[in-house]
Order: sequence, then C-alpha cells, then structure tokens
Amino acid sequence: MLIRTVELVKVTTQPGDYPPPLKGEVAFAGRSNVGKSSLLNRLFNRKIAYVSKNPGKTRSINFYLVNSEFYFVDLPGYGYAKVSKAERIHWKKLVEDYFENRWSLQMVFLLVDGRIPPQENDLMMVEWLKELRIPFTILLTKMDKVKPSDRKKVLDERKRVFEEYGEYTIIPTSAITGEGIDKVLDLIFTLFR
Ligand SMILES: Nc1nc2c(ncn2[C@@H]2O[C@H](COP(=O)(O)OP(=O)(O)OP(=O)(O)O)[C@@H](O)[C@H]2O)c(=O)[nH]1
Ligand SMILES: [Mg+2]
Repeated sequence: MLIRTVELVKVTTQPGDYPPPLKGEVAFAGRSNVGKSSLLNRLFNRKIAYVSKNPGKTRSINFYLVNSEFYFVDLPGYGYAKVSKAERIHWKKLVEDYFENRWSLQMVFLLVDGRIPPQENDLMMVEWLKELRIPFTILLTKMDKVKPSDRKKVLDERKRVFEEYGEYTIIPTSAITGEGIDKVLDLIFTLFR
C-alpha cells in the first residue's frame, strides 16, 4: 500500500480534543529532537511536519490524515531540559489522556536515538507503554550517524537493553538515507489491513 495523500487535520494541546477515530491510527513518540517529525516526513515522502535544529518544537499532538482513512500522530517530545515544570505537567496530562483514552490507537512507534544508549526517560516510556498494554515498536533513529564498523555492536547492545523489558521489534532507521522506512510502512499497513 502506498501513501497517496497526507493532510495535517488537527493540532491539539488539550486532552480529549481529538478528531473522530477512523480506520486506523499509529503514533510516534520519543525524546525531543530524536527525529519524530523528520521520520514522519520521510514516511510521507514530503516535508509537511515541522523540523528544527532546536529541540522541543512539537509541543502539541498533531494528527496527519493519510489516504483519507488513517491517522499518523506526531506526539510532543519529552526530556527537553529547558521546559518549565508547568509544561512538563501539561505534557504528561496530554499524552496520558491520549494513551489511556484513544481506543483507536493501534501501535506506538517509540523513537530512540540510535547514536547513544537509551536514556532513563526512554526506558520510563517503555515501562509506561507496557503498563498501559499499548503495543509498541522501537525505532532507532539517526542510524546514518552510526559508523558502519560500530553498527553490529550498537544493534546488539540496544537489543540487550530492550530485551530486559520484553520481546519487541527494533527497526534501525534514518530520515537521511531512508533506512527502515519501507519496513515501518509495511508494518503499519499490515496493522491497518
Ligand atoms: N543525521 C540525522 N539527523 C536527523 C535525522 N532525523 C532527524 N535529524 C535531525 O535531528 C533534529 C531534530 O529533528 P526533528 O525531526 O525535528 O525531531 P523531533 O523528534 O520531531 O523533535 P521535537 O519536535 O522537538 O520533539 C533536526 O536537526 C533533524 O535534521 C536522521 O535520521 N539523521
Ligand atoms: Mg517534532
């Protein structure tokens, strides 16, 4: 299945303020600056999600309508140090409501920076998703920055860390080279079929 049309149909900062559920929905979560918006653009094959060198750009939940049938949802990033306590609390409320009440959510793609070991807040996300029984897949981002000679070691190490939590699919990706993009799209369209 191909992505034919993409439209940003809803930007929300209010818990519960979502568009009507459709045939399928997946969401993209991860630390600020991990590359969520860039990966979405690559999946969509167009520059529609806002990308910046400064972290903390996506503060809202952004719903992208794909092929008039499905949503790909860009979640606000976590772990950005320069965010106030009030904003952190708001983030938690917003994402918590989405995770707990959005019954049409089928899978979360948890983006983790492939260049560095998973951080404490990444592992907290894993715990949280497990607790909520939301199926998730781990996407290692920015793999173009991992030296080919380190690649095997990096992949083995990441696998070892996440295996402590359960059996999860881990897909290495890059918004630059397009690595992993077809795998992610295949997985999504298998879910939506
Ligand atoms: N080398 C490399 N850089 C990337 C990749 N993906 C994203 N970046 C860069 O990382 C920075 C952050 O990318 P975004 O896509 O805005 O990250 P985000 O997760 O949406 O960030 P927030 O919206 O702040 O949560 C930008 O400078 C991107 O160009 C990648 O696959 N490879
Ligand atoms: Mg973003």
